Amino acid sequence: MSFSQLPLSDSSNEGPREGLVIRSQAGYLTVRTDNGDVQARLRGRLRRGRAEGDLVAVGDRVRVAIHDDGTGSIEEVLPRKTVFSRQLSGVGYDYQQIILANPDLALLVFACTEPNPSLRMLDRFLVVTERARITAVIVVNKVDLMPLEQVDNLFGMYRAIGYDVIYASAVTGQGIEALRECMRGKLSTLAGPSGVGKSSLLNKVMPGLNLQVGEVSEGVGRGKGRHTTQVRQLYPLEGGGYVADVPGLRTLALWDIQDEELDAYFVEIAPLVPECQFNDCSHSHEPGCAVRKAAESGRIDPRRYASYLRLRFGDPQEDDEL
Ligand SMILES: Nc1nc2c(ncn2[C@@H]2O[C@H](COP(=O)(O)OP(=O)(O)OP(=O)(O)O)[C@@H](O)[C@H]2O)c(=O)[nH]1
Ligand SMILES: [Mg+2]
Ligand SMILES: [Zn+2]
Repeated sequence: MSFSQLPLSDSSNEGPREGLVIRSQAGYLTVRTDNGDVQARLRGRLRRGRAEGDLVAVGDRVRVAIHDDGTGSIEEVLPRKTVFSRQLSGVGYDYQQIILANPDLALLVFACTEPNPSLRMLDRFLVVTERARITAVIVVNKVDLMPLEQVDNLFGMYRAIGYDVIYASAVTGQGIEALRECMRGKLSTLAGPSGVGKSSLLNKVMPGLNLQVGEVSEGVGRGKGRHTTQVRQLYPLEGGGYVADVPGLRTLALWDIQDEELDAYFVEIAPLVPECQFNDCSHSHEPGCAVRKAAESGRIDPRRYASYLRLRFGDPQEDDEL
């Protein structure tokens, strides 16, 4: 903001500043502005009523009014470009928890082993990112523990359908430069199950960061205290951009997805759908189904087809928990 735009009659020292929320802990937010960091709270009137989701989150651009003591009030959350979020249930109502606001990129981290990767979980993550129009990069960590051929057997299919896949090891340093490259200048987050090595990878990408490794970082039990105690934080990257380290996600519920809508989020299935004989084809039992035919011939990986059917016809809560 230039000086000429400052309101002259404002009672505080200066007018509201625009900034980026880089840290959030139990309602206390750190906003990074051109003139330094400000500790802020969300203004009372923005907090009124029962929230259906996080009102402000790390990654949000906000306008913050500065008080005489240097702290701030967030007056306005600017419209989000993208949102990486998940639905929390089990608190009596559904709540949209924002993992990161305005991400350019989501790095979906899975280990090739220890813990064994749940590809169904990865497919769910991909549905979420496709739906939210967030670019996803798949990071396969701990490749030091498995021969390349076996890693390819698990994850090669994602490359084949067009995703960027980075093979990495926080132990040998493989893939670290590639990670740095794709994060540079962007707002991104790592996301994935607990214990896959997200914090370890970030420590390698940003030497000196010293994130805790090997800690169980999400609250025990379902639905307990999940959106009160977590600290969420963005780390500034050398060469620009920010990255978030998110505690292991054990659940990633999909919500409100219409059956036919799912087609669009499986990138290799979507282009085949117009070839199905019936235009309301569910790709399960119908004659003349191009999708099923492709799965049978191997053109679509049968594991992805199974994931699709599970998401479309399975109990939505069934495999929430890893
Ligand atoms: N062999 C091997 N072990 C790794 C690698 N990366 C991480 N580990 C180990 O895996 C364990 C979990 O690593 P973390 O970095 O804490 O995993 P995380 O994904 O941050 O886990 P949460 O914070 O719980 O979500 C630790 O014991 C690490 O030392 C790797 O590339 N190879
Ligand atoms: Mg961690
Ligand atoms: Zn079909």
